[in-house]
Amino acid sequence: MWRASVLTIFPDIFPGPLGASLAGRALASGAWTLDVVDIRGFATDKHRTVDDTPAGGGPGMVMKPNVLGRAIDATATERRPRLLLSPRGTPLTQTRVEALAREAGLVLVCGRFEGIDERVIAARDLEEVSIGDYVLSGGEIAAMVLIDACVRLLPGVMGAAASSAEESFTEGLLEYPHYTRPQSWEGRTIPEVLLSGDHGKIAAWRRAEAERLTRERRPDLWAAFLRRFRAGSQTG
Ligand code: JFB
Repeated sequence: MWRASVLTIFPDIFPGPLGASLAGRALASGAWTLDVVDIRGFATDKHRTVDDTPAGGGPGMVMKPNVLGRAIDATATERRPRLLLSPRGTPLTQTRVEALAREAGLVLVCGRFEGIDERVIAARDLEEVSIGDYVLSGGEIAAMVLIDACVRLLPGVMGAAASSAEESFTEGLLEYPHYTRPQSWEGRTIPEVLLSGDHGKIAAWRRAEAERLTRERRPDLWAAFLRRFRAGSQTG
């Protein structure tokens, strides 16, 4: 069973949104497990201090290495990647999520404050990952994002509905547009081709739309797609 261990000073906010919908049903059905470790439980002073002022001065506070180190050591982390959510981490991609979903599970360290003491990152071999180029106030929401992305890929969690969107994204294209009844809504109609019953024509239209949307919205993905397509047609 895929196991997520989350180390945080806000254990009460878990499972949060992971307890609802698809991930929640999968959690209840035993497709994955979540254990939440309260980092503050490993502080030793009467105020259960987990942070201190930065060496060298400057703004904010830094999470103490000894407290976090003890929390990691109390967690059975073997055979699972140990990730630290961080704005300076390697950007997460769907390809990486697919690899992480094939692991035994994850150990996710959520920092707060300005960050955590650099020595604990090295000493416990934490890999820094980021969910995107914007700044959050802590690692907890990022950890939930990463867990959600992994859980929906676990065997049996999602039906066949997952695969088309997945294939499209993994191939490097955005998804084609979707429609359902009514055929006409507020004067807007479903594209004729989708009502034609011609599955070849429908597939071609969806492919063309996926390519158009990628070209218009994501020039970065489109350039990468063209590079792969050209390389692929040379080598077969
Ligand atoms: C994650 C965090 C902070 C340093 C720290 C802990 N994509 C992402 N953006 N922000 C975070 C993230 C991820 N993953 C993130 C963990 C922590 C942000 N902070 C706040 C703000 C600025 N510099 C503390």
